[in-house]
Amino acid sequence: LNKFDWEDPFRLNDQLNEDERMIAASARAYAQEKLQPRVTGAFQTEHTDPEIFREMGEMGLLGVTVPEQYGGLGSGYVSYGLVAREVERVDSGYRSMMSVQSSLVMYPIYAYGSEEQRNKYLPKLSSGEYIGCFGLTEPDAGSDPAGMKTRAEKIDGGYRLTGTKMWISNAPIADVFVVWAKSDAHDGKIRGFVLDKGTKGLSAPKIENKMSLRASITGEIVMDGVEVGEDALLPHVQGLKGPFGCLNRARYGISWGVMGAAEACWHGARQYGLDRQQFNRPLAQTQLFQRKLADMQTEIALGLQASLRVGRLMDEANAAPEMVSIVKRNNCGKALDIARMSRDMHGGNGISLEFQVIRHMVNLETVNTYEGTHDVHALILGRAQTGLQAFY
Ligand code: TGC
Ligand code: FAD
Repeated sequence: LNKFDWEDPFRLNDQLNEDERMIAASARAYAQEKLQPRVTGAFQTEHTDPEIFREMGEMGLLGVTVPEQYGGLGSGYVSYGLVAREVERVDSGYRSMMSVQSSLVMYPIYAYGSEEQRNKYLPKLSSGEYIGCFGLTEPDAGSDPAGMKTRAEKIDGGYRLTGTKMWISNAPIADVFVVWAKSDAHDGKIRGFVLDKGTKGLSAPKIENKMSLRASITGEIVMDGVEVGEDALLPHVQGLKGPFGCLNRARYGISWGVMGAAEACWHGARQYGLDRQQFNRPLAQTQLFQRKLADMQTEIALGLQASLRVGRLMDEANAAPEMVSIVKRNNCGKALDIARMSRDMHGGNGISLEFQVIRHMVNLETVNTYEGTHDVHALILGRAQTGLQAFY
């Protein structure tokens, strides 16, 4: 019989093709060599180094699924998921920076943009020369984005945008802002606009004192009568399906990413249990400790298989958003449970940044909330199986 690999119980690695294995290996090498050494300091000081975007761009980690002619890697959604897993193994904030750029900025410009918009923005976003952000959430419209107040008013030759977006990843250092607004010229329908940094009336103040995702900068987007030309409108989509089309991809990537963070917490707990002696034996030699490790291993193995299945269906253009809700919701919830368990298994050391797990734990609180909270995804799945709308 073949040997059991405790780290890869269902041999996920054997289910990948050569290209996918190579992309995962180079993402892992970059994340471990370049991101891991600076993450504790970045988290402590709440510092986001814009240079990380250039490095990721050079490694081909931005716009993995965007065609090569626009500077992307032209690879599939399984590859994209594997990159998210490796980056989030280090920190959810670094994965956030990568996935906003790839799924929430490059994807809509590629899928809904004009040829001019694609050529103007995509190569520079994929190299990391430009940093992008995605503004959907507002102070009074989070889970219910249809309640947004931001308006685009028609003016001669273009639009005037007024409103405030809240909790926007990358915003204070962004060059490119993909924002969603209700447009008077289109019967009040939601439309996407691409704004450039420096446009009059546009600002992005930083949100200070986050206790989660501290290595990833977050801000508001304030649009105080921002005037743009017709060429700022994303021409090929209207309605909420515009932002949701992007979110399907980002949520799917998160389902892989959080499994990376969970693996880091699981491996940390295992090693700690092997190294630490209490009552004259390693902690890892106690039944309770082993049961917790078995639970972690099981949930991660199942979660990764589920994400791989959804990724394969996405690559065949055969996936449904509800499938993404299952893996986003379950993998985030399980990763958060695993991080909390690992924190406990580290005893007092578990609260120190040096042992990494409390950083993952507090990060995962955000990941469980953004891109549709755990409960919002439950309501999406409840609606899909009962036909009954329970949001309102
Ligand atoms: P509903 O009536 O369900 O749908 C309205 C229109 O949208 C279409 N649609 C979708 N299209 C594509 N993919 C999906 N997943 C879609 N879901 C809905 C739908 O077909 C319909 O189209 P049409 O043409 O018929 O008008 O809309 P609702 O208002 O009832 O929505 C309810 C709900 C709760 C499901 C939805 O609003 C929701 O998912 N809320 C969560 C909000 C959210 O996820 N926000 C994320 C903000 S971005 C972010 O967090 C980035 S963090 C990134 C990082 O740092 O990594
Ligand atoms: P609310 O919607 O007010 O929800 C509060 C609570 O009520 C939750 O538990 C929720 O599950 C529950 N709830 C809501 N509606 C219902 C209901 N109908 N039934 C039962 N329970 C319900 N947004 C962007 O657009 N771009 C970004 O880049 C971005 N980055 C983010 C980065 C960080 C660090 C954070 C924290 C958030 C980010 N967000 C971003 C915003 C994020 O998507 C929202 O926080 C999220 O969608 C939830 O919205 P809310 O915070 O307004 O909570």
